[in-house]
Amino acid sequence: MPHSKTNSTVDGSRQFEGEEYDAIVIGAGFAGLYAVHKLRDQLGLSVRAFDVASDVGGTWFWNRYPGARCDIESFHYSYSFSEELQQEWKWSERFAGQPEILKYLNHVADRFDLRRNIQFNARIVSAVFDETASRWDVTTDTGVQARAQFIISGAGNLSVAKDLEFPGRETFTGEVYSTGAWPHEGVDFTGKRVGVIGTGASGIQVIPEIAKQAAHLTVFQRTPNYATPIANAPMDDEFENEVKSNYREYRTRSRNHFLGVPYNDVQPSALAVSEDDRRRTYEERWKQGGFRLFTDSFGDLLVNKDANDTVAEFVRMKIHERVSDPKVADLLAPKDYPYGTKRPPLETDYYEAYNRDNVTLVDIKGAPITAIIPTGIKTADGGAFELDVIVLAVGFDAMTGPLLNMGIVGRQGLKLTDKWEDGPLTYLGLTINGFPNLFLITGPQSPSVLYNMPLAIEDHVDFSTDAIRYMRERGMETIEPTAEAEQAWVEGSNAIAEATLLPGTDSWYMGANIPGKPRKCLVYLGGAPAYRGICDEVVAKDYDGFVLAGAESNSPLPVA
Ligand code: N01
Repeated sequence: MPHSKTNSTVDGSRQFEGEEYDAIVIGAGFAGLYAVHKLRDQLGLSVRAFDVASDVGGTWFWNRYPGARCDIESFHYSYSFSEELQQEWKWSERFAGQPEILKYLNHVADRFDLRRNIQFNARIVSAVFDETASRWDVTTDTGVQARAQFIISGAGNLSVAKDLEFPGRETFTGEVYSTGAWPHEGVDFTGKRVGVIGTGASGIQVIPEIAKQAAHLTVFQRTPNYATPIANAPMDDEFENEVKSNYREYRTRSRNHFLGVPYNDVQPSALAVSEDDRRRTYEERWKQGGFRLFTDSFGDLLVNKDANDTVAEFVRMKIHERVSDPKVADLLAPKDYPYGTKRPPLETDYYEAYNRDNVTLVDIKGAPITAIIPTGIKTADGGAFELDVIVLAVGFDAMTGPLLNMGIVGRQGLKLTDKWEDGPLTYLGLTINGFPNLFLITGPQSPSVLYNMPLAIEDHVDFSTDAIRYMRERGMETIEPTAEAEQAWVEGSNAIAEATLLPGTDSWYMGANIPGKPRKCLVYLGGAPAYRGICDEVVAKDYDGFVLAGAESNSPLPVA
């Protein structure tokens, strides 16, 4: 790998002692792996990636809990950049489980020989922009110092665990596990009294699996969820042949869809059809599984409360059909927020788990957990639950957490934590004024988590590497969005969110799962196709909204 380890002085700036690269990549998940490949193999740059994990995989390295599975069909939830890769890889199930996705990412790392550019077991603790040298100086907890012109962050959207709001975790005499950092050797629940805290997508995947093994499972639910069937199945040869013969067309259809999946049966409004037709549509989508109900039934579910009420009522009815005890069904059926305004989880036998004799649902909405105690969990109404194992499925400091935990400092000593004190400020969800040459893959205020992640990642890595190529060809040193472009993007993104039902619900999309976090919509809700159109236009206009500086410049573009 072409890098030097010298006491170099760049343009009279302070002495730098460390490794020098053209680009540093943060993370070795879907984003980091593709970024390394693009930068090194297509742009011919020197590149170093850092990941705190001991191997590749990102979210799929950490989330090894039983039941972990992707919820977009694997044919679509995978890289599209290499036709050979698409053709050679065989998925064994319609929706791959975590082990298979991790195997796939390992295959990608080997096939494209990416590991030699990745330093594992290394957490980035600071990234400081040296304005004189126009370089980023990165330090890891292992003492590595590295300098690069560009940083591409693939730090992930859901990679920093949420802190517990109640004390006592360290006093517990049993075992505690987090779904987001599951032990590699697995956990044996046989004969144990297990408590799961959290009924988001992770809790909903892990609960049925633990229920099969544990002596007793107690689920602590604060807010019920609108979970719908994933309808997973072994891969069908005919379906595989069909997709592989027409992969390009499937990918185009995915890229032209709001969520990045090749569905096209959505009807405009749930209120424009008869009750019978609406019911038939919901039944069909429910049976088809995946995100069909959410994204391929009616187009106004996220913007019209009356339309949303129809699907919410349908899901509540299904929950009641599947859960034997009406009181338990009632607790499991969400009533006070619209469907889809929290991320809708997909499930396999989730509701049936509550029909088992060894599973108890505890409603902690009114009587929250106050502490973990040596013997188990205590609730505000005086309840004390004796447990051998506690499983935390309480979620993440989503979207901004990974970036704010890395000691990022931009021009003039501006800390990202200060800049984002009242919520994220980005241009296109990709770049930040005051932080030149830093690209955020699936950053806040981009479609990110409301788009098929591998495709969202490819789009962002391509945008970033195209910008780098453009700069290199013109001898430019820095790219940075103007303050005006950033402000307009943030206002536009917030305005779109305000036109939907999302801001009214406490969800991680809104930062509302973390006490004290600014309540701002963290996702661009205009949809991936519209978003891509905007990015294409920015590029077509020679990086409209950016200032590029160096030997030549693209002035008369606006200057911050
Ligand atoms: O986290 P969450 P997650 N006391 O924040 C509860 C992706 N994902 O890890 O809703 C008691 O959704 C909290 O309650 P409430 C996916 O994008 C994908 O499950 O805040 N309970 C909630 O029930 C997903 O959206 C897959 O009232 C507390 C739960 O913990 C995202 O990751 C699989 C609590 C947290 O739910 C996050 O999902 C899994 C407290 N103090 C995850 N604090 C795929 O299928 C929190 N909770 C690809």
